[in-house]
Amino acid sequence: MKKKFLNLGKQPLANSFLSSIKKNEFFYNLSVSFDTENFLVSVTNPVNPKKQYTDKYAHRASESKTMRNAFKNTANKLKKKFSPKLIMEIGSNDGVFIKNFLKKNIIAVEPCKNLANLTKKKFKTYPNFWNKLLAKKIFNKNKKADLIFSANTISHIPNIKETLKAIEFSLSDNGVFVIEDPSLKSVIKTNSYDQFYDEHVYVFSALAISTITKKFKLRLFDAEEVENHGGSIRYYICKEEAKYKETKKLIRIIKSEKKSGLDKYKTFLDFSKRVKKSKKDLITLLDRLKKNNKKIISYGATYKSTTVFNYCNIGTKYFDYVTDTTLNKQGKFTPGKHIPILSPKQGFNNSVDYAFLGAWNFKKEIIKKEKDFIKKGGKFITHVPFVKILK
Ligand code: JHZ
Repeated sequence: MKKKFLNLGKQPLANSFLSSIKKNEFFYNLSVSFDTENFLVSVTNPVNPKKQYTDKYAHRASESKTMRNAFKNTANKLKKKFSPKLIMEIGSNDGVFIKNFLKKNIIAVEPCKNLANLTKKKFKTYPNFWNKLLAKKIFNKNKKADLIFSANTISHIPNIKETLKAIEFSLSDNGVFVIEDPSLKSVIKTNSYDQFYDEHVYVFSALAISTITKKFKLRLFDAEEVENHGGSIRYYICKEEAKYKETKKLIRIIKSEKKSGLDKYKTFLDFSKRVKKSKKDLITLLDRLKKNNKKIISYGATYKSTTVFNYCNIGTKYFDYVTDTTLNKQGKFTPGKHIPILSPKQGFNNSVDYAFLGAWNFKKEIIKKEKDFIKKGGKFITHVPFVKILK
């Protein structure tokens, strides 16, 4: 049974950066539920993916050094561990992962046409949504895949049953399905409620993945906690009959998730109370800084920020603008609250007193990069794990 625990109010699509402020912007109600049967935490009423993954998709996975390195390391690790011959990536974005493999071994799936266009010259790229139909199109003739990789994508697909059926069809007998997505334990522990937005239909736990895969002739046999995106889990899934044994590490992770209460509705109700407090604390802090005539901006026009800005009702009253390195976000306005987005060159300068870390998941990288800002008295604000000015 699905039980609601969090209401984040009316939200626009996290990716709908606007070229000009228009009146008929699309909004939906963002609430989050816990399924007591399979432990899945999900957006209660997901948005139609066709609205989200268009030819104007903004996010470029290569935009941070942290992620470029992370994908390279993951690719090398998977090559070593499984020596896969045929590899498929679902949600290949701008090719940040697949570029680490030989062209002849790769199949890329990417429904956003602007992104698929970036990789199609070099790699076999299907500009389609992942589903059973596509799996049949690819693998009816082809050999089955030895490795199917997908980072920050499987959690984005509402129909998890079809997703898994299509995976089971596409894997070779000892093939491995490796997915990486934000970890529910980290979200709950760090109060990072902004990991919930239209695209993050699910925030997975090992407990949930282990339960749901079993229903589709698959099984979770290993998992590892990784730092990416503020705390993620990499899951290793295989066919029911494959040769892999369940690892001790996986057992440990599931045990610690149970200890954190990820199998209990009450945990999520408590989280929801902390989210309300986070909103109150952030507004109190911003009000105080504004009363003292401080200039505040936001650093990183993240999708996560869409949730924060719209839930906390933060617009240009508080933030003069947002800076972001992504070319196709610059010159636009943030979804719903319409804060202008500038390039760091235009906007990140000595006039800024405080910068809210919209990209808090890259805190280390950003603080290292912006040493001068801090030296000159500039300060960062974060809301993760609780609202504070960074010292
Ligand atoms: P970042 C996206 O979410 C969308 P977002 C998606 N749904 C998902 O799951 C995750 O990614 C993985 C900028 N930046 O990665 C670049 C700077 O300006 O946290 C990006 O626009 N300066 C697929 O948007 C944004 O911040 C910098 O120094 O929440 C970061 O976005 C750095 C490091 C980043 O993902």
